[in-house]
Amino acid sequence: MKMTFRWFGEKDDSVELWQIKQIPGMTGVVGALFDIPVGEVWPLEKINRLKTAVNDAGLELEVIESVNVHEDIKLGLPTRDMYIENYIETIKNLSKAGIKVICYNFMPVFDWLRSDLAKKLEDGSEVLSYDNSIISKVDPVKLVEDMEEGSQGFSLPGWEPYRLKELKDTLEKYKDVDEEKLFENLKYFLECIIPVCEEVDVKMAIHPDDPPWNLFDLPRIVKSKANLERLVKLVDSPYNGLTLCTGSLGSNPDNDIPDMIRYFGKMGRIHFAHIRNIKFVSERTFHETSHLSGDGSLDMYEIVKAFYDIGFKGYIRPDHGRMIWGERARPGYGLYDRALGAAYINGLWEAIDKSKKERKA
Ligand code: DNO
Repeated sequence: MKMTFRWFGEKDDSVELWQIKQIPGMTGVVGALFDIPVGEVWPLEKINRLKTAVNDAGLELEVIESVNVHEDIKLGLPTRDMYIENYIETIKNLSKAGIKVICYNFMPVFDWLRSDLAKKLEDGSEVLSYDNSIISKVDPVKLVEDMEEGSQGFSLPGWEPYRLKELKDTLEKYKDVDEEKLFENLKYFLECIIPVCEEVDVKMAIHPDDPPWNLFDLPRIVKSKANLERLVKLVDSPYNGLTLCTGSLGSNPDNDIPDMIRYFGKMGRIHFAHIRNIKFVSERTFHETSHLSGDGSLDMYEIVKAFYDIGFKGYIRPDHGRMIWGERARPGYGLYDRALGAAYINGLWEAIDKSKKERKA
């Protein structure tokens, strides 16, 4: 595996590249061009500029998170063909810059969703949390406002204001889109882009729905083993793969994460992994924690072991961290707790590796 770290660019991240470089075992950055509106082509010069900045810091740029999918593609509107053409141009440009994996999602309207961006834990650290009793009552427009307010002045990934400003209209358009229709629209999209990915050697890695259930009557389809299986078969190519996000899928206790890693890993369909822990509070209510198994409900040893056992050669990144030690950063994306997460994952990996080798000797 290759250990990586998400970075939001020089202008919009409290973390700097040299700091990322100092995290033990860090090989690369997961980046994106955040200033290109969804649906537009990413210019090669801009991608190369980002790549040069990352390379100059002694890090690789081989994973992009995300190239967001225009809502018209998810809705299956006639205008989708134009946006798919643009997406294809972006894939080609990313390939020219040496990108190997694109993480994306197919969640209608909202990307990840939480009810609180700074829930205080007993030790004074702050985490993202999701409380179903709040979400089930809140008006989505109000929720978007609250998210913006709680973001500490940083833009939130997947919550780009230009995308959400037509929220009411967009929600209305989804009235006719159910899970079946969304699957159809995803198939259409994949059938157009995967042949290009094969040609230019860029792997697509869909991010699961976070949380993995339907919201505000909007369908969500990337949420269970059965649905992931259906998804990888929509276009049966290794280029149609997954970002295995332990915290997103793991928010539903019915999802057995180590089993999913082994299953889709053996199929060669996991290209990227987001590793983090969460703590179940009650049904559909959870909060994030440190990466440590003992702090949350997911067994990180079993998760890392599953990746080790499948011989995972893809990219891993520590996912959301707590806000600790007085850091002021984008919620979930501070330096300190994610660096601790990376060190912990590397520690588990080394211990598993050495104990396997010892047993063999
Ligand atoms: C949140 C992230 C997501 C993810 C997208 C991928 O912190 O995990 O925003 O980047 O869903 O498209």
